[in-house]
Amino acid sequence: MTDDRLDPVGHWTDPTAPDPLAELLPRRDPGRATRLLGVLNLTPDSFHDGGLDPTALASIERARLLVEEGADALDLGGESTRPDAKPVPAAEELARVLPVLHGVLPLGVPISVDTMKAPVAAAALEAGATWINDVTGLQHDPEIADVCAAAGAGLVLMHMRGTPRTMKNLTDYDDVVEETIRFLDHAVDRAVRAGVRDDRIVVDPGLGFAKSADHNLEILRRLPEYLRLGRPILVGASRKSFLARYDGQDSEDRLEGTLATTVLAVIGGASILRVHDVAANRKSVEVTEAVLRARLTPRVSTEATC
Ligand code: HH2
Repeated sequence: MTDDRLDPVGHWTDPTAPDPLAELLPRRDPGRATRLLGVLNLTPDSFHDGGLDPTALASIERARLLVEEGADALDLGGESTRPDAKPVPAAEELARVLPVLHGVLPLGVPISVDTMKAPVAAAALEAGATWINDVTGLQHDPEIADVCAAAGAGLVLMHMRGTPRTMKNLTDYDDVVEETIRFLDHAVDRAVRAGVRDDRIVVDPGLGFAKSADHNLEILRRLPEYLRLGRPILVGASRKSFLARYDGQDSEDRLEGTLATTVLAVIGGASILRVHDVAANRKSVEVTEAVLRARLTPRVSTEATC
């Protein structure tokens, strides 16, 4: 672990600093540092966007809109990981993901596939995906690391405990931030030892996965501590149920709460935000980054505005 990137703002606002995501996830908009990963769930049961028109054509159209709104990349998922979600066999997951994956490649943005199974990861990378998003951080199927290494692909390692069925009861931590950092450090080590390219590993504290609502708030408040891992940080807070205490009971009504987490995640040093609502999040990111840059830029506009 390194300590030299603990300044959560400076790590990306310094134009001379190397961009650790330059190859894995090139910026579509050079004026915006934080990347937006548009969620494209292809499931009947995802907590927010599950059960939409399941045809590949409809999903490809949703993907096109996300890219039009400013998504830097898309995250395709064929198995829900919400609490109590039923596991999906690999063949069914692939049948959901592959036709859409083929259809979204011409949109020209990098494609991530959200899977915890090595055979699904291998088929997705073979079909043109550029990275794998493993919410189990190599706990479910460690071969995912070998598959990514062989393909030269990127890998997102997220912290969770148990499975979607059991994780609700696995929320006992002495210090949730320290324990998730230790887990991620170990997962990164496993990935590197398997041969995943050092500059293609992203870490994610796993908001909503085996965490109480208060744990999620604590992680967001202490996000800069994850910079110790020396890896780009991905945050997925979009419309999650820990926001229900302050925002809507229904995920449909949690956009404002989500945008608050977006501002905090950018300030806290996140490099990638996994979001359902790309247009709204993009505006939030742009304003937050403008404020952070204004603090660092010696020459500011003196024109008065309200
Ligand atoms: N959250 C979800 C799924 N995948 N991947 C990462 N890296 N980080 C996250 O926070 C994360 C994730 C859950 O959200 P969603 O995909 O919208 O729901 P579901 O799992 O029900 O499909």
